[in-house]
Amino acid sequence: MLPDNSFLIQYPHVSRVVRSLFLTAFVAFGIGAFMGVLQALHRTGLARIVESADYYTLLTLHGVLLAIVFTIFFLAGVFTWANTRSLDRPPVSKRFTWFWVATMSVGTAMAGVSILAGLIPSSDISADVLFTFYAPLQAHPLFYIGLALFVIGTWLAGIDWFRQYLAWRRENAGERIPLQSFMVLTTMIMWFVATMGVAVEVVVFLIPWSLGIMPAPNPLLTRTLFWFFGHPVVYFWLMPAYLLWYTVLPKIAGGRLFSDPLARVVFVLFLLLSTPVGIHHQYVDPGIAEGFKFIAMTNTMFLLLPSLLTAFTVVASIEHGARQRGGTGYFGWLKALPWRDPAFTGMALAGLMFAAGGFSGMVNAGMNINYLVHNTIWVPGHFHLTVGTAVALTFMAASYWLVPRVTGRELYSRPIGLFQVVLWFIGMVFMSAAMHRGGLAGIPRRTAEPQYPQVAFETVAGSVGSLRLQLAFGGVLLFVSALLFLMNVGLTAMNNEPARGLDSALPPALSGPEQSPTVLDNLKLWALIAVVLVILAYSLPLYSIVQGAGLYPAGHEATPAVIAPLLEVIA
Ligand code: HAS
Ligand code: CU
Repeated sequence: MLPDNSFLIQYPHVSRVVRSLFLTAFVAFGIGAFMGVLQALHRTGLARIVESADYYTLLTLHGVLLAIVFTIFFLAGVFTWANTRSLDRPPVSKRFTWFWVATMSVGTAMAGVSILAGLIPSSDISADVLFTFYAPLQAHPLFYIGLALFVIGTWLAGIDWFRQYLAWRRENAGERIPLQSFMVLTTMIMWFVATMGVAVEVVVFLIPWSLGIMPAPNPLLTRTLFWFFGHPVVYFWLMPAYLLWYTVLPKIAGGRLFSDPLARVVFVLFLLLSTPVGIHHQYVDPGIAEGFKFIAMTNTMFLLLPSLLTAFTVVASIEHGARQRGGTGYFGWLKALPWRDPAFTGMALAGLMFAAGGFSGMVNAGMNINYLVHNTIWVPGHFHLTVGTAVALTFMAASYWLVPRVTGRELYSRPIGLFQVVLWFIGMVFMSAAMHRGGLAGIPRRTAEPQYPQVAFETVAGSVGSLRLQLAFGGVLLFVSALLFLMNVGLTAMNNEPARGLDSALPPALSGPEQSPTVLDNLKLWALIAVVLVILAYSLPLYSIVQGAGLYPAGHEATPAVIAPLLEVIA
């Protein structure tokens, strides 16, 4: 029997929503992971199952399914769970909730089908534009329309969570926003601001262009609009992991969150600073003045602060847990942690790897050092530590804790779970270290054929051949780990054994919200400042890009006959 205060008994319908979001996330994860191992083996020349010509189709599928579908569907599940749990009330309308789940799912299916169609020679549908979709690469309209629907679905989800909060607020005037809900809401405001860039890119430029009714847009403009969104999206992936580190990890470690106010400050800082930094992906783009790049670099360095605060707070909370469990000494407390619990070990290893990923991020962010690593395989090395481990491994580990809570079934196997998270960590050590080192030797990213017989890449230590082997070996371990994860959650969902001990309460923070000024909860104020910062950071660069080459640089000659007279009139 499940206890009365378990999430599943209190919110059976919300649990169903969360299960369906997780299911989509896990299917995307499985297919995406398979694409990943194919690429690792192909690039390194160890096994070439597909034609090199199809490499970009697989790479696009890998990026879109893992970085966009897996992450954001899982986020939607975690946020639905967290908002409901912390406000202690379900979303206001079941129909509305299913409507956004359906919108996101239909959009995903459209984008997925358009990418896969690229593998069928007789079809004229394809979308080999990678997960960073901007001109001049062009996809079929189905891809862009699917993406647009997907993003609209996430907006509706955000509206749903805000409505749930407002309903709570009407009955709880003057109270502090519960912490998990605060995290959900600030993240969603950040997302609303960030997605303005991609909405303009896709709706105003890419859809009309792919439909053939408008000429090719200015590539630099679409790149800049993309990165306006493309940087903050990485924090959109990270924030559900942070939510889990701040609120669930301390509980699993046997302790309490060190400081609730500090957690709030961190989420506010991400809301303010996530977007005005996107140009750090464009340090080598000609056509953007150095001064704008310098501003983006400065903002990026400020943006390290919330993650450094997180490292401090989360480790302090874990240490508190260890000491509650009897741990002592400067480092001896580490031994008292629940290392046999895959949920704990997975999240702790994810955090540990994020320390390394954050370091390679700092290297990327330096304008001058970026020239050394940009467009090399160093960059995939960086993001397999961040999104590929800090986020993905946290999601897997958290699933071992959350899936029993929304299914009522006992986790199928803790030992397999433990082995799986450790295997992911080891696989990633091999793969990402080889990627970082290969990048320093100049090996390019995003190519099926990185050999270049006329170029000898020079490594600082070890040979290029050994790096290739390490990369492929790590990739295979990751794939095995992904399969074990899917098997374990699949068998959990089918497990006849009811889950044990599922109270849904989270312990209060050592330093509670009453110790911080109420202005921290003023979401309107932070939203306003975030918008002002984005305007300051982007208005001049966008203006100068449009000034430079116009919206449609090829001019009206390239315009389809139907639209040319219209453009003449506008001009
Ligand atoms: Fe990044 C490129 C800079 C973080 C993802 N990044 C990428 C791309 C992706 C990505 C996908 O400035 C490639 C896009 C493409 O395809 O072209 N990144 C940064 C910086 C940070 C950063 C400064 N990135 C992320 C995160 C990502 C992500 C997070 C995904 C989730 N990145 C860049 C730059 C580029 C870039 C340039 C462009 C490169 C180029 O040239 O193309 C920072 O936010 C990092 C801050 C992190 C820290 C670490 C804090 C440590 C913590 C660990 C706590 C420990 C625990 C363990 C909990 C300062 C919080 C406790 C355990 C116990 C046992 C006690
Ligand atoms: Cu970035």
